[in-house]
Formats: sequence, C-alpha cells, structure tokens
Amino acid sequence: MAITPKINIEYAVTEKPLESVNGDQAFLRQHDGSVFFGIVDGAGHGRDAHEIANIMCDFLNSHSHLELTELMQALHAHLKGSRGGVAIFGRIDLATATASYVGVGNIEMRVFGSQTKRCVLTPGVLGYNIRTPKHQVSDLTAGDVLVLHSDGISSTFDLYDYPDLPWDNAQTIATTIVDRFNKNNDDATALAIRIVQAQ
Ligand SMILES: [Mn+2]
Repeated sequence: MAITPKINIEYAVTEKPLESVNGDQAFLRQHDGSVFFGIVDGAGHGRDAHEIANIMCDFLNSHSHLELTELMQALHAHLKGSRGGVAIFGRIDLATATASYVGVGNIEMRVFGSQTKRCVLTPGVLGYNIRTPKHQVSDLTAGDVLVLHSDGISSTFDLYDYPDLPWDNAQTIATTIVDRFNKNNDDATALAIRIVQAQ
C-alpha cells in the first residue's frame, strides 16, 4: 500500500562519552513510513555500561514490532539480573504526523516548536523495579524538533538558554546541546529529530 507522508524527518546524534566507549546509545530506523527511535543509557559508564546499552539496543531493534509499553516491559524483563539501565523510545508515523513514545528512568525527551513539551517518564530502573509504563502521543508539524538526551546532559536547559534551537539543523542542535549542557560527570548523548515538510 502506498503511503503518503504528511511529514518527513532529518536527524543527528552527538555523543560525548566519559571514557573511551559510550554507555549511552541512540538509534533511529526508518521503515515503511514509520520511524523507530530512542536513547538507552546503561547504568554507570565505561565498558560495562556500553555492553548493557548494546544489549538494550539489540533487544529493541529485534522486538520493534511490539506495542511500545509492551516493548518497555519486555526490555525490563530482559535486563533482570544485569546492571540495569534506562530508556526512552518511540515511533513517528509519517502519514499521520504523530509521535508515540514511552520512557523509564533518568532520561529525557523534549518537544520544541508548535508546542513545548517534556515527556513524562515512568520512575524506575529497567531490570530492577519500574512502575507500569504509559505511552504518550504528540501531534507533529513541520518545524517541530524532538530532542532526546541522556542524564549526562542537564535537563533544565530551555529556549532561553538556546534561542536558536528552532532554526538550527538537527546536527547543530545535537552538537550544541552536548557541548553546552553536558555535566562532565557521565556519558552525554543527544538525538535531535527535526520534522520537515514531506516533499
Ligand atoms: Mn547516564
């Protein structure tokens, strides 16, 4: 079936690991008018955190057919007995111009543009204890920017601190957020997704 997209995306990732390897991992895959995206953060930093982040990403990508809250519960079960981690991920439907997403733990997703919104996160650590995750939905329009970042970046920055955000491209946004707002005590990773008009 042909899909007529209402919107399209541009995206970029910037990483600033504390050690030689990153304990965070961002991903984005586009398939048949659907974009599956997210950030995971393995507990701690360094090689062990990096390994957990890889396990989380592999699991998410191989189970991406599941509904989002089911997928989070399945990821939680998959991490039992490990160091644990936190994650936020979602889907953008290019035909309906909507984003659905779910997050657990100390990690962030913000929407800037026609609306300014902070994703509500379910408290907990995946693999240990989490409350029942709930997904959220946002309508998207061209010009909106989704920013996902790990807790190595301060979550308090706002448009006052970065007034050019709505006009910068995805790569500039991801790099600026990591450079200006990283805390220097943990891995810092940002995924910026800019919503653009469908061609
Ligand atoms: Mn972290």
